Amino acid sequence: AIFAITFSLLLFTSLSAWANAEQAATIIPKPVTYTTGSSTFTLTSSTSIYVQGTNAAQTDEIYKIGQYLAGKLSPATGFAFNVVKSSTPPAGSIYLTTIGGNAASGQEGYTLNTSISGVNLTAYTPEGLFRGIQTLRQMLPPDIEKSSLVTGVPWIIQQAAITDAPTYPWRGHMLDVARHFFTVDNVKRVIDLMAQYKMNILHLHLTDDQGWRIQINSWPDLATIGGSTQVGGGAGGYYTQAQYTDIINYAKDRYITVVPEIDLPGHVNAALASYGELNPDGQKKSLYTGTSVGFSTLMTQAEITYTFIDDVIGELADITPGPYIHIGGDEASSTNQADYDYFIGRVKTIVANHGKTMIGWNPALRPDLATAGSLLQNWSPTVATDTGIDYILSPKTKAYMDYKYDSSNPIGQTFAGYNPTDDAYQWDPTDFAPQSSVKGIEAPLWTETIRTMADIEYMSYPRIPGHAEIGWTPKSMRDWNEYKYRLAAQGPRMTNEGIHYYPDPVVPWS
Ligand code: TNX
Repeated sequence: AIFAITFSLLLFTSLSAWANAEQAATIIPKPVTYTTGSSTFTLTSSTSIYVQGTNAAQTDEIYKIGQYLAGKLSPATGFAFNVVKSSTPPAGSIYLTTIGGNAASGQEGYTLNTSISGVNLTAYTPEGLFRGIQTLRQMLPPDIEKSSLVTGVPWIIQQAAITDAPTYPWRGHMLDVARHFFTVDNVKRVIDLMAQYKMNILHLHLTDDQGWRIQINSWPDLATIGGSTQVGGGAGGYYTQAQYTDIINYAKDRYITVVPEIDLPGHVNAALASYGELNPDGQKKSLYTGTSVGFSTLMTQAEITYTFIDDVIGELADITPGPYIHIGGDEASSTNQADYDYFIGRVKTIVANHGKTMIGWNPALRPDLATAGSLLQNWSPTVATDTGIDYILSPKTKAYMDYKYDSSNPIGQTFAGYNPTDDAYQWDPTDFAPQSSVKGIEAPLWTETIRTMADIEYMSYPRIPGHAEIGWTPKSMRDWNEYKYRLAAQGPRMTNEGIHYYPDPVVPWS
């Protein structure tokens, strides 16, 4: 009997070690260098998280990251994971530190070493530690992502040595909260889900014809009238400035920068419906709940328009710690070219006066309309030239999360065909712009047909992990035929997180 028990224990241990070696090889985004060893580290009820920065303020910041990690590991394991400020972790600890972090690994790089003696995560910045924690999560069995206690699972981490850093500093996701409104809790969940794939920008499309979603104290009717409906005629909604700040802080704790967009000079019916003085005839427009684009415009030759924009951008800048304000600029087909150019020139000055860097969709930022540092978000799938402006690439045929994967999907759009998970993965920003002008990539989720959190998850997953990998992992290391198995391995993780993902048949789910 003793022999049988020993034998089955041995078998069990080696099987789970094998399972973990497999698991380790499924990390998304794929780490830049990654080697495994034969030992393992097992989380137990006595595992603690040690944290140490290079000064007291940094140690406090890393302490919060340690608590975040404990919050991720505790529910399924049932272990407490005490977080301890100290630079002398005993064997068997998880250690998060910037001591010894190398500037060359950059703002988001990290090194992660795991072995029988513990976990050592080192980075140059706390942000790098946060990114590294996302890797560590994926080295544990998928059950770690369950929100309640799981018993009988050995919480094993395979010995590994990883050095990692992103290719691009901008790995974004956009949520359109204007066509349909989404609650603060919905947005927080979007943030949590994208954070695990190391994405770092959340672009909020706050205004459009169908809704104005941010409270502006000097123009209160924008939110109360302009925010009162949405596509299909539902109740809509808006964020108070306090709620917006809550979202920003939640994102900041996950090292994600929020980029707010006020779409101008088109896509403004909600504003025109809130204030008569923004219209040529002084009359408020009717609220709009359809899905057409290109029919509304601000009065580009009226000073009231610039007073309005200065007030809106000013208040938004005051409550936005990030450096960017997105001014839209897309599909302004009711604004003639000369008026459009004049308008963008005025808005560029307003944004600069409020200390922010301007981002615009094409065609807003031609070289003559841009300022130093401003970014052009390019939705067009035609290849851009080097104009001296940096690009955020969102080619609609690849990056748009609102396009259906295939004809079976009950929601989504089909303007430029389908965007199945393999196509959404198989591209590189340098296919669309010269390497030297690529700032990064961004996956927009427009929500004309998206009404619920489950809808958001269905369109974004499983495409978002691939998008995150395109932004993080060098092009030379990416291949769909290898990636698809790593993505399949995310299935149980996504299920455990309650993500309502589309089981796209192009992925070999097992
Ligand atoms: C284009 S391209 C839009 C949005 C729509 C989207 C639908 C661009 C910047 N704007 O107004 O929601 O297509 O896919």
